[in-house]
Amino acid sequence: MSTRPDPDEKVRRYRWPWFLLVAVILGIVLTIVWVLGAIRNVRRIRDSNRGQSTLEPQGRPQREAQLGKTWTNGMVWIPAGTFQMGSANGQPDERPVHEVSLDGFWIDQTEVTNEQFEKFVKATGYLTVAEQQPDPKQFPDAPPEKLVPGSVVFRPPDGEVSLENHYVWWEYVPGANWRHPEGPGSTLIGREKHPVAHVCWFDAVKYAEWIGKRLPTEAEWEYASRGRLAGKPYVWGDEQVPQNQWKANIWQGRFPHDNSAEDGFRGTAPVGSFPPNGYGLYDMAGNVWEWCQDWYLPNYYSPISVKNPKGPDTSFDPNEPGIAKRVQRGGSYLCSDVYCSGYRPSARMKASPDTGLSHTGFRCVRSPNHILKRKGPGSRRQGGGGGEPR
Ligand SMILES: [Ca+2]
Repeated sequence: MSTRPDPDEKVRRYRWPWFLLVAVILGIVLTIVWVLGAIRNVRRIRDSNRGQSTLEPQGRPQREAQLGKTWTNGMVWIPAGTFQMGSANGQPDERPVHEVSLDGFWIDQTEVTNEQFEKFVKATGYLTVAEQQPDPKQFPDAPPEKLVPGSVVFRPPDGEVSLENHYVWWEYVPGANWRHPEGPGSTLIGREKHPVAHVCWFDAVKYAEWIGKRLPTEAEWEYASRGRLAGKPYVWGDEQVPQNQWKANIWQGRFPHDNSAEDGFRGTAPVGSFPPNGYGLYDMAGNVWEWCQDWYLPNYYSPISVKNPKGPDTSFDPNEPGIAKRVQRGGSYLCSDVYCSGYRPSARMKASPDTGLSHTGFRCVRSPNHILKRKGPGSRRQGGGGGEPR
């Protein structure tokens, strides 16, 4: 038998400690990575809570926000807080600027799209108001041939016109509705992700009830639109077109006949085509007007601080005194600074709740303690007092 040491045995003897050393080093590296990740998470939670008011935390959504989960299923959590509502530089109905405190709420990240609205219609068989026969009692002066289902469509005139008479560019088109935005023959093909239009306030409320949400109050809408920016003229800041980049789908050119579409869109745009605001919400300026819950009253604002305002009990529009109107916010692709700068976060619009035009849409919100009024697709997920948006 040979007594010479086996050279391979020597190599094996020294190889094992190296493997152990590598394993230890790997363990240390993984631990460091885990600790750094935990630190980053803590910083993210701290940053997401920065700017919140001193109002008490409330319920499950707030806890989720503290865990870094500030959005879910297409909705964004807007933390409770206090802000200055209105503008001293806008229209008279935007004044006075006053302090408003709000509880936290969830809000849709985008406007409700055609494909989302179609799911509602398929599930319920709902007919929008524009698809229904107008009631002759409500339009006693209208000739019978005009009492047909339809909606009002933007039709640009051939040349320059007076801006005093909006009937020049708005036309009642029989057969126009959310499925046929420009009237019979027009379709939603290729516009599945555009915001639904031609929906009136009643239609928007029905959709919201079905999906287990509600329309935002006017104060909630403005608070969310400002995206943590205080007193800024635009939802993205101070400049209308920073670095020559349009930040919203509005009108460029001479309204209403010359639409240069410098922002890339002559009509509605797919939701989310422009950068989001500070809360991660898309199209809080431009694209389509968005219905709010509140009645419209031009002198509703007062200097007094208010909490969770729900709007007035009555409505009055001096331009059309006989018609009660609901608030719309956010402006549309037809907003031009020479006629309507309604895409500013403080700007207020109003319309009869039974009327949706080709630039009228909406998005929904949900409170943590929202109780479903009827069984909808979100009802199974609704547990206890704090519903997570579906
Ligand atoms: Ca545009």
